[in-house]
Amino acid sequence: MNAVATPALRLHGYAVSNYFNIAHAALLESGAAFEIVECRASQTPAFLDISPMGKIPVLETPDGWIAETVAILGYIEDYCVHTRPATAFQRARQLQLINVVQLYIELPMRSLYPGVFMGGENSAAAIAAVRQTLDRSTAALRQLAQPQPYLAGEEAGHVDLFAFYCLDLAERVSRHVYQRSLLHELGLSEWAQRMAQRPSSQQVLGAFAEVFGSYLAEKQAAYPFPAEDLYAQPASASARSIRG
Ligand SMILES: N[C@@H](CCC(=O)N[C@@H](CS)C(=O)NCC(=O)O)C(=O)O
Repeated sequence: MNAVATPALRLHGYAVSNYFNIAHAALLESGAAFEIVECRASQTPAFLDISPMGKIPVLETPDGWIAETVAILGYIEDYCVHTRPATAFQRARQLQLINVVQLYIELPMRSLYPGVFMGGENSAAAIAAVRQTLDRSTAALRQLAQPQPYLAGEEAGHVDLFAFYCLDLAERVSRHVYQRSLLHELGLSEWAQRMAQRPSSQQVLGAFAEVFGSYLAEKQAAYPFPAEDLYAQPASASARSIRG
């Protein structure tokens, strides 16, 4: 992964966000020059001007603003040298995997954030509905996600970063709500451990650990702090213990 001349890029958001962390990791992996501008998601008119849904991350480029992480990854792929899918078919298959993770795992698990990370409650109906979606989407992901040793093949790609940071929070929710390890069920424990060792991951996970505690405290969250280190021990052992 060699850097080429890149435009000045500024990534807006902050490290509690898994989507921000995906974009941050992709920029680190690309070797591009960039800056972080810390901010939270907002519905103010000024923020909606740059991020129409009021979400983070947002990438500031010399040409303007880009929100939505998949779009940001596409921009990074076009402007910075990074491992990219070699063929149209591989590219489509990786996008397929990213979509499955985003729509059928990340989003349903996100609907349980209120009772886990945000000091609210999750209804029994919501917990049951997400469990049903999860049963279906984990079966799909087991079929699609075959690390060799990365999801992108011999070298990690954006698909690995996307899945890694989405599954990090999904794993925390799943363990907390269902006492279920998604990484174990998906056969992705070793892959996740390998991903966690990457220099970009060490930096991004370090930044996450620095802000996650104060976020949980601010929200009076049910999720215990200090937060579980999902990658500290052989994941299969930790997954076994959680599955009893
Ligand atoms: N589909 C968006 C999702 C981004 C997202 O949900 N970001 C969260 C933080 S992790 C956010 O900004 N939430 C505030 C909100 O939804 O109002 C993307 O790919 O960037």
